[in-house]
Amino acid sequence: MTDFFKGIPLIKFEGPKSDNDFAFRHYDAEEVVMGKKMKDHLRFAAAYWHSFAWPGGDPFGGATFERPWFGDTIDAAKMKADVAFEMFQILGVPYYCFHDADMRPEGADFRENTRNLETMVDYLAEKQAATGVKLLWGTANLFSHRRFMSGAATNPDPGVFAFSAATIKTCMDATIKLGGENYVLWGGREGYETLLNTDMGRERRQAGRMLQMVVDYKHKMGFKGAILIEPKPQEPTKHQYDYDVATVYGFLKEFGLEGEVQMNIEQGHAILAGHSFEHELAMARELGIFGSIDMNRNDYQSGWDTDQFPNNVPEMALAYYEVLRAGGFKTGGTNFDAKLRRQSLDAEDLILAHVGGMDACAAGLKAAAAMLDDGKLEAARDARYAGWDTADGKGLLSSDLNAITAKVLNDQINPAPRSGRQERLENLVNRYL
Ligand code: XLS
Ligand code: NI
Ligand code: NI
Repeated sequence: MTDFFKGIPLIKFEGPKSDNDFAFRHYDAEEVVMGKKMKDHLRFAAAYWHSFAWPGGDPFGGATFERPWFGDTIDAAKMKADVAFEMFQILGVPYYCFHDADMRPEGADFRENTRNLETMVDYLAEKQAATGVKLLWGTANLFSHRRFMSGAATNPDPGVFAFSAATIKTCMDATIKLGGENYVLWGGREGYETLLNTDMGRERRQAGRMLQMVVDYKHKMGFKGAILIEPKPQEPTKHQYDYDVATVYGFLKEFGLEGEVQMNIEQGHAILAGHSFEHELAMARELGIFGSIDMNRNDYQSGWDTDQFPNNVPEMALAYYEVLRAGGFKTGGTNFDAKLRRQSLDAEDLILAHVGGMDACAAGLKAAAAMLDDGKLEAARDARYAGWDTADGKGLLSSDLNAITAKVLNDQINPAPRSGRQERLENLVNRYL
């Protein structure tokens, strides 16, 4: 045991009336919602990077967090892992997620990176076995080190492509060894700052080829988990290729990978793309590529990916509504890709941020389940499209322009507009919150 979380109790469910800050009001892991325990619906994961590797910097100032495990040694990395697993247990999160660079010291070259990674994978395997906490997904950090400043797979230098491919292989190996249930690729710096120096065609083909190699390696290794791409429209590069779910789907089609890769959809990235979270979730469901979510929240004034902890229950209810409509998570889950504000220095801030996020997700899930159970929203949606279920409606889609024109004339089709009833439906949603 480290003493980082000294004095902080294990967080238990105490119900909505509890006055205890260190308790769940809505998240009762064992409570059954729509035939499934809440813990199995939500499949919570904590993110190593924001909670344990991020020092609290912003564009105007450096580290505000002074954690005893900061430092590029194996001993420091082991202390970081000890503290991380203590947090997972305090919260009762069943899963965690990492980038290689979050959990191993940075080496001088690829060989040293790999050695450090392997040492830490062995250590994490022991921690997983001792606690029962599992790996939701692993990923490679191909964006922080200066070698990746012009991208990883999309880099103009083939040496960086090679370094990236080799690093992905070691991170997939680490994920597989730790029993990870998914492997994630977020675009990092796969995009561009200016077209003046960018060959977009080459860069897209390089990215497509890298993804084919990843899928190929997954099959070679017999990995049963999902390969997930995490779309984001900008930041760190001005324009990222994996803009949003629909754009990534086009990319997957182009490279013959639409049956192989699913989406990891992040709330804040959806907002940056000018969508709502539920839009991205619904799009992935309709395209058959829904996989997992990164749960967080952007500051709506700042226009950055602020990665705040989620706390807006009405938004989350609509998000989990789409998750439930997609049939829920299979290998995916709810990963808190969220960080503290840089003034939130204390160990208890880290715990309470997650407690609030988990409770907000649980409240959102319960509201979503009630909306689905009641069926009023779906009944209203079905009624709106009922015309398409008639023989006439169905016939239209297998007809052609000549026949349809004749039909419009014959049947004197002269449609009268009907209300979309938006306010009525919004009122209905608020009744479940
Ligand atoms: C950054 C991304 C990143 C991914 C993992 O904006 O959200 O944290 O989730 O590389
Ligand atoms: Ni993310
Ligand atoms: Ni993000």
